[in-house]
Amino acid sequence: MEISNSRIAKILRDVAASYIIKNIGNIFQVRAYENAADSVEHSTTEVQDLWEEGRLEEIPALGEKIRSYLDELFKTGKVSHFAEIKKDIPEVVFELLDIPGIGPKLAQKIADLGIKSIEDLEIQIKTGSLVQKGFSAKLAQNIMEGLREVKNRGKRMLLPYAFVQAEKVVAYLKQSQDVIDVHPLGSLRRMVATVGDLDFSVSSNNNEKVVDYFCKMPGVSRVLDKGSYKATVALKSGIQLDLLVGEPNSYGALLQHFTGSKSHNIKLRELANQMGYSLSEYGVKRVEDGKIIQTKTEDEFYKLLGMRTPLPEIREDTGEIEAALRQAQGKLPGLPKLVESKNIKGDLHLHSNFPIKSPSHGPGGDTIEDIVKKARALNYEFVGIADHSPGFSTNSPQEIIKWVKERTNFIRELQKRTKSIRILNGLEIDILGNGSLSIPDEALVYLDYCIAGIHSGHRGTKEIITKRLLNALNNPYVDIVSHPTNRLLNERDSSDADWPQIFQAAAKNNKLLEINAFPNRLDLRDDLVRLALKSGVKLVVNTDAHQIEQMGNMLFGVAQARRGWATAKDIVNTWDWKNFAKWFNM
Ligand code: DGT
Ligand code: CA
Ligand code: CA
Repeated sequence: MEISNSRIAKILRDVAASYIIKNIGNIFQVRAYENAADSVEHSTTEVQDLWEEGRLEEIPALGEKIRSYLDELFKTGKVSHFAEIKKDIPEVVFELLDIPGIGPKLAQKIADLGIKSIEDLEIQIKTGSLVQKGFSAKLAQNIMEGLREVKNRGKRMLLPYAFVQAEKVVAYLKQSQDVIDVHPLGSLRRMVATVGDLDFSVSSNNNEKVVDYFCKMPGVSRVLDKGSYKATVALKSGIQLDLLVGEPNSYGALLQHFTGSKSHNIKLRELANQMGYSLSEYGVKRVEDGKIIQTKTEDEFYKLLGMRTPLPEIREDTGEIEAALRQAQGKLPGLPKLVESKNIKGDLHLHSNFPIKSPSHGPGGDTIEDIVKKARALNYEFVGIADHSPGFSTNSPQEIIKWVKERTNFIRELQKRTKSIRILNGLEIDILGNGSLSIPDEALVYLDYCIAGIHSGHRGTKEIITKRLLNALNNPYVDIVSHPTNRLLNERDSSDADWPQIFQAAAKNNKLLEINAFPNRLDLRDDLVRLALKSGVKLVVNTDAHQIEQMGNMLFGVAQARRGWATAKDIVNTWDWKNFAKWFNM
């Protein structure tokens, strides 16, 4: 039986934890197991292979005693001493130890409450039952974060999360005197919805010092690869980072190479070959005489290949290289003038805590007044409050109509007192299973606009999902369809639907599709944005914020619009009020 290094490390750590829980042995024994576990985990060769070759001594920090236990482990698959030590400790304790923030004593304390599994623990935190049993709210929250971290291990990071992590790394690198410039690159620079690992470039005349400094960054758990110009490290959080260091004279080529995408780079390389150049992260080489042609900036790099610089978001080899070549030759169509965050004039999908009896879905956390205040701070010209409607099954049509009237009056009163921004009265309504809306038409007449979205039955067949979306797009009261594919990143795939047919209907009926900027949605997806635009569909970028802080996520939605080649004229919430109001018949 093959026993992996990480499995061996886990076995050793569990023994150390058992010593602590049972209060047996001394601190040196505990440390011996922990150090041995670290050493095994970091070994670049399989420990079992070394054992087979009689070379176990080569692993540092393995004392004679522990080597003999490993000998028993590899021969029999178990260690009787370990079994003795672990006896009477519930199995869940050892599962809990894998969660960041849970040590041996805490794990035992959780098990003492009768909690039998991680799922059980999660439920007890969510229902508040753990706090009732005497745990502090802070501790419960810490455990919850640890649980989330475990779940996300090995998964791709959400773009906004990757963004924050990268900012910390950039701040650290900038502190080094040897760093002239630093950039986060790869999928993060291209603003892909999910990011695998984080890539950084540094411009420096002192590459080895920068590599050393990078490997010593706080939070690094393991250096996976280290050369004189590059390094790969893993952080304790599980994130992996790549670094490439280049000299200032050829930094343009480095930026370009490490931004990718891979398919964009491959196409460029073919083009360069035809022109007699060969490309690498170190620069452009003229094949004829082997001379390196220095490109200090990305613009110089692309110019050398006879093209304009395509913005990072569209470097996916989907026509941008051809467009960049045409543009440099003064031909059409050239590169698109992509929409920018600063073009956004308002956000139409915001959830407030306006009182509501049994809402269909969770309300927001802030008052309409605070949302309006935040929108003004963001320099918006208009702001649309789009709460979920009252629950359809728990409220009568009369109750719903009454509530909509009350809320409409509230917003009108607030507008009277607020001069500097237009406050729009919207709602987000469910598209029910049969495609009809979850509130009566008599209520819809009070609204400035109506967002309709699917919030149930996402796994329906292609025919059913298509029909539900088409029904909404054919409803005269609907203005916007929210988060059209209903994907949840790392959780739920896009619903299957006939997108070309849906886009045709949206374009024909002058309905907007939303690019929802919520971090785990980013929906409409980039590829479908491009397809929708080809059908002539207009879009709106909204944050779907449930807390005012989340109104700052707008840039991630705009990034998906950019990845789909959208220009400002494609996105109605970049338009002047006059044109915007005309679109909505306001
Ligand atoms: P990720 O990390 O999966 O979210 O995606 P990327 O695009 O960040 O990919 P990554 O981290 O493997 O590599 C960063 C960039 O380096 C990539 O976008 C382009 C460049 N690159 C990586 N591998 C290759 C390759 O095999 N050929 C070429 N031409 N470029 C590559
Ligand atoms: Ca990457
Ligand atoms: Ca990488």
